[in-house]
Amino acid sequence: MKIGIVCYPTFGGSGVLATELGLGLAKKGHLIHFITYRRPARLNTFQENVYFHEVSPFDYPLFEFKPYDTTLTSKLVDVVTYEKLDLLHVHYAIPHATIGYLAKKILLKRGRYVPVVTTLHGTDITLVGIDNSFAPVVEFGINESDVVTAVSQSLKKQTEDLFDIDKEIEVIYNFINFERFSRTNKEHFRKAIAPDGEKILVHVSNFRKVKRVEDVINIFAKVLAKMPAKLLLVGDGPERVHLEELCRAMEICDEVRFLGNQDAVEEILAIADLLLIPSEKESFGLAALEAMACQVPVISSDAGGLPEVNIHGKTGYISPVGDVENMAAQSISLLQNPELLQEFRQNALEQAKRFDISKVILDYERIYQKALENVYTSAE
Ligand code: GMT
Repeated sequence: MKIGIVCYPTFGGSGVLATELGLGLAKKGHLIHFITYRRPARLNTFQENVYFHEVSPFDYPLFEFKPYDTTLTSKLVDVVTYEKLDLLHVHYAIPHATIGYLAKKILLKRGRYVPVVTTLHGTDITLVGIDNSFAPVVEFGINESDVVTAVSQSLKKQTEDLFDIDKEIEVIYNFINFERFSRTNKEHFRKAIAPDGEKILVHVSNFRKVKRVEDVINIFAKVLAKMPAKLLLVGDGPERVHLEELCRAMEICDEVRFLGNQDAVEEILAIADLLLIPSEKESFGLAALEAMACQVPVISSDAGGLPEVNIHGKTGYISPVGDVENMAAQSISLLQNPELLQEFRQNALEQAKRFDISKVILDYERIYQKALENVYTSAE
């Protein structure tokens, strides 16, 4: 199939997932065209069957805000037409679901029918999507998509609760590529970070408020009071400066490393003892799955789809959002019990295997087929 993938090119989960999906499909022989404003972060090496079309914003003195939606729509029309795409798969409803619909309508006027598959990722529904500035358009975009998928049961339910949805939403879980994410021996790296055998706790996110990274630091401080430990913070975002100040105020800077955005997250996970993910909202928690694939147990909140990924008492522990005390106590007791930690590591790996890309990609191929079958009914 010739598939156009529209996504945000950033380190955010939806962009990462969309890119990995495209790369996986390309390996199976599909022709994949990424269409977005920058080369996606994980599209950093040449791969056969993969193409990238950059959407350049058009500037004009009249425009206080460059109309990205319009340039993206025109680019989709262009790429579908000239690359003869079979379908469009758009990730993150805002604005991509509506842009997909608009491109579809324009193409239909020109005698071309291209189905649009929309994947909902989380904040496009639960945080940004429900705001009045977006809600009617998001609802419309979802209902007008040919096939809609959500990355967890929790997100499907929230979408149905928050919007008036007349479309069936299929759950296709996020996935993991074990060729990349698996525990490798990085003892030299571990020694450099924790020379005296300190425990290593890791957090990976885009440092937005919704991730509650402040909780991560507070949990870590409590762990540190009980045992030698190091905290590695991977990612970057609006909260970072505030968090750096917090670490200074708590006088724990020597034990906390801000690593910024990293391409090789798997190398950091390879030396981790625990992953902390105390988010306020989390439709799935790709960072948790990536950690589990590297045999790292997860201490998480119970937000959104996290309990579908992290199994309480098996692959890690779950607490109510904001319950720093509990998350710290769970971290301490697990780190103090090497046998249990080892058992959780193994369980984490087994659970991660349920989300192997090779299984999940078949689901996407199935829904693409379903979308293509709609072509004839919907086009009439
Ligand atoms: O806001 C974010 O955390 C980023 C966001 C995105 O769209 O990039 O992540 C969402 O999609 C990921 C991939 O499906 C999920 O793993 C994350 O849980 C989800 N984030 C939230 O729901 C907050």
